[in-house]
This record gives sequence, structure tokens and C-alpha cells, in this order.
Amino acid sequence: MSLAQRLLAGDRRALARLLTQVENETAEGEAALADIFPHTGRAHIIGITGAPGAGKSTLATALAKALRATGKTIAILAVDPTSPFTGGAILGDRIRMADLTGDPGVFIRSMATRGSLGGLSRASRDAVRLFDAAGYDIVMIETVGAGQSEVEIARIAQTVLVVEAPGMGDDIQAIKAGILEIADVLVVNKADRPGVDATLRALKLMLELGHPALRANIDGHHGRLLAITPQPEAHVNGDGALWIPPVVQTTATTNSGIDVLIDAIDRHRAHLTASGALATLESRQIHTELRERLRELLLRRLLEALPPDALDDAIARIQRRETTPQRAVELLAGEKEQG
Ligand SMILES: Nc1nc2c(ncn2[C@@H]2O[C@H](COP(=O)(O)OP(=O)(O)O)[C@@H](O)[C@H]2O)c(=O)[nH]1
Ligand SMILES: [Mg+2]
Repeated sequence: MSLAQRLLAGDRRALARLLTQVENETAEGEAALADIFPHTGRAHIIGITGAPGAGKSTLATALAKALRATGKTIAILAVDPTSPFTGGAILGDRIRMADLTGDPGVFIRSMATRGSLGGLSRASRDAVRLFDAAGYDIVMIETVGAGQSEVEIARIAQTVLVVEAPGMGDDIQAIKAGILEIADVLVVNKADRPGVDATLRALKLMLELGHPALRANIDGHHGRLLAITPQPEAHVNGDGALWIPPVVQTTATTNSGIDVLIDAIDRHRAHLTASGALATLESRQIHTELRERLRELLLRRLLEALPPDALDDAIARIQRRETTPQRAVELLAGEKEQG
């Protein structure tokens, strides 16, 4: 039996080996991804993002435990785009998530950055497909909040949790611009710590100011809601149905608020399905992936077809101001004759 067949039959070792193949972009991994693709599209993919230390890993563990109690199976992918080392953060996660090891209904895997963010997002997407085909009901992707990576998560996930912790007080600067735009559920974790109310207030205020739908509500222009351009993937509002991100308080270390969070996640999934937004979201995600893959493929082909010195020659000519970058590109792409 091939590794792909073994994965589909529920073999954990085959899954682990294929995750490595996919991470290393091997031909065997590519072939397996093609074989398993028809078996994907079932899992609920949940992205978890937020600043380091907010409690994402603890929260993922608490969520996994509670979801296991309902019979669901869970895969967790911990992605660290900020550090080239599989250092402290991931080691800490291993310890936090140790409670879950030994349960055949849970699979935990970490992935550190190697090369570009684009490479990481591709590897994460493929890893999620492996988990999905292996039959996990829920796939969680945890990443460190590092700007671009949140957006990359939103491109893969169906439901995005943005996790904050008290301590920022009223300093709404602490919430990076743009992060609220990708949130489907806002989580204020460490609700046992002082300052929770201030954080909740700040978040709700940010939400009211920043969320186009809520802003429209406040303005009283209900009719305009349908005309609002949907935000990036995470906020597709199919058929005009509206999702306003709920704000949920949790204490991950004592499993407090986890049931409310699971309810919010379930409601978001139900919203996506009922509104038709799930299909719209998937079609946008495929669109993005195809563009990325096409870009890579065409660039690789073009570079392979060029004479070995073509790029260096172009650079030298640009540096001597004999040509411009624009003209050089047209020439390299074969769109203009040399002249
Ligand atoms: N007091 C308190 N500490 C928490 C809570 N959740 C997580 N922590 C602690 O916060 C630290 C960072 O948690 P971790 O899950 O690694 O955060 P991550 O970097 O966002 O994944 C750990 O020491 C956790 O035990 C919580 O709800 N309350
Ligand atoms: Mg973590």
C-alpha cells in the first residue's frame, strides 16, 4: 500500500511521514497530495492567531480536550513563521499539549519557517489537506501574530480566532491594525487576570469603529450593508448574510469559557454553511492558490528558458542606466525585441 492509501486508512505513521514529505516538497509528497485530494473538504479548519504569550497553545489544548469529549477528532498544526529555529515556543507547546498525547483522536504537529512565508503558507495548506483526508473533524492552525502571517492563516482557515490577553489596558494600539479584519471570533483569554474589562471594552470599541458592518449599523444605514465590499476571505458574507465577530472571554488554564467559545465557533461554521459563504470562501481560497501556483510555475519556466547570463546581463545594463527595470523585464519575458 502507498503512503497515501495508508493515510486514508487512518495510519498515523503514514500521516507523519507524508507531513515530512510535504514540508520538504518532495515528489512523493506531491504525488500523495494528488491522491488524497478527492478525500478533502470535510474538516472544519480553524485558525488561531494573536500575540505570543496570549495563550493560543493553551487555548488550542483546552479546545481539543473539550471537543474530544464530544467525540470529534482533532489535528493541531503549530506554525512559527517568526523564527528559523524550532526553539522555545514550540518546545513549550509540546509540554502544554502533552495532556493530549496518547489519544488516537488527536494529532499534533509543529512546523517552523524554512525559507519564505509563501513556502510556509503552501506547506501549511498541504498539511491541512493531509489532516483533512486522514479524517480529522477539526484542524486547528496556531500561528504567532507576526503581521503577514495572520493574513496567510485567513487564506487557509474557515474560522479565524484572534486571541488577546489583558494587560494592554486601553491601549488599543496594542491591537495591530488589520488583525480585527480577519477575526471571525475574538477571544479575550486570561480572563482571570486583572484588566479584562478594559481589554473587552477596547476590543468592542475597536470592533465598532473598525468593522464595516457594525459601523453601518451604528450609522443606521441598514440598507447599505449589502453593498459593502466583503473583507478578505475570512469575512465573505454570502447572500448578504452578516457575521459580526462575537467577543468571548476564556481562561484557558482552567477551561473556563471554552464551552462558550466552542458555541461561537459552531455558530460561525453554521453561518458559513447556511449563507453559502463556505463555498464562496473556498472558491476564493482556490483562486488565491491557483494564482500563487501559476506565478511560481511561470516564473520557474521563464527563468529556465533564459540563457544563463540573461539575468546578470540585465542587472548590469540597468546599473549602467542603459535600460530600465521595466524594459528589461519586457525583454526577459520575450515581449519586446532587443533594441
Ligand atoms: N493566568 C492565565 N495564564 C494563562 C492562560 N492561558 C495561558 N496562560 C499561560 O500563558 C503562558 C503562555 O501560553 P501559551 O499557550 O504558550 O501562549 P501562546 O504563545 O499564545 O501559544 C503560559 O505560561 C500559559 O500557562 C489563562 O487563561 N490564564
Ligand atoms: Mg503557542
